[in-house]
Amino acid sequence: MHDHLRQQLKDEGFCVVPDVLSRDELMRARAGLDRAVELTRQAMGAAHDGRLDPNAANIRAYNLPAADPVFIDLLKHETALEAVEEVLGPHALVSNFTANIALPGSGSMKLHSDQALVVPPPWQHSWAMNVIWCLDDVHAANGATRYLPGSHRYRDFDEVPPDAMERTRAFEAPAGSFIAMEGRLWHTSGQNVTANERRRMLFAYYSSDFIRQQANWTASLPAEVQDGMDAETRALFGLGPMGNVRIGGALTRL
Ligand SMILES: O=C(O)CCC(=O)C(=O)O
Repeated sequence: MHDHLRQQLKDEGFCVVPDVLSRDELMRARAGLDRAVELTRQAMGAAHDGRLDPNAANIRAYNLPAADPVFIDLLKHETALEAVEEVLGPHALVSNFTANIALPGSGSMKLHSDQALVVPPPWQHSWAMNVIWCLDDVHAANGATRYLPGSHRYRDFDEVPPDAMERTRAFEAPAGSFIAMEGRLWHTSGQNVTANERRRMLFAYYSSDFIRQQANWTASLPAEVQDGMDAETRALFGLGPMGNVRIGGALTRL
């Protein structure tokens, strides 16, 4: 990641990292997403989630790492982990990995920050972040994620202004890029007002290791997926008998 992107991430709470995926990698991720949508439909009866989205033009896919190994590769992608380390430091875990496909006619969900979903205020530090993989060119008209500029500086809910939604701006990013977004930046999905463009975005959510992950990977990943992981991958998912105890580091300094 270039220094100017690191600086933007720090100053503005996000940056767009272009040209991360090759054409083949992009095609692999898109095929994996088709499988994940099908698995979500089988598991939940529908891939529309009425708890989150206003109508069925949003398609959700959950538990991506269980659906296809391509998603584990994305979570471990060197450039993605550089962005994660930039925001969270070295002790980050995968909290969740889901997809939201906005089809023409889709609407916005509620404005939120992802850190507010897992940690109560005051949000003094960034303890969570998303690496948002763009599988299509994303822009305002096809429902790209919208962010509230400067909102990563809010420390509590009462700082969110009443006209927050009107002040949001759409991210713009080409297919094959990712948007690194720190957990305190308030955001929502945009409305897809195009006639025929599909907007596929994957939300790889990481958090500091002292925060409980959104997904319970021990319960949600099939045994064969867990068994196929090397030690480094297992550690990134927080799998294993110990939670966040590290031998060395702070202990040896006592
Ligand atoms: O799909 C989007 O653009 C945003 C999704 C999101 O923020 C969420 O699912 O929490």
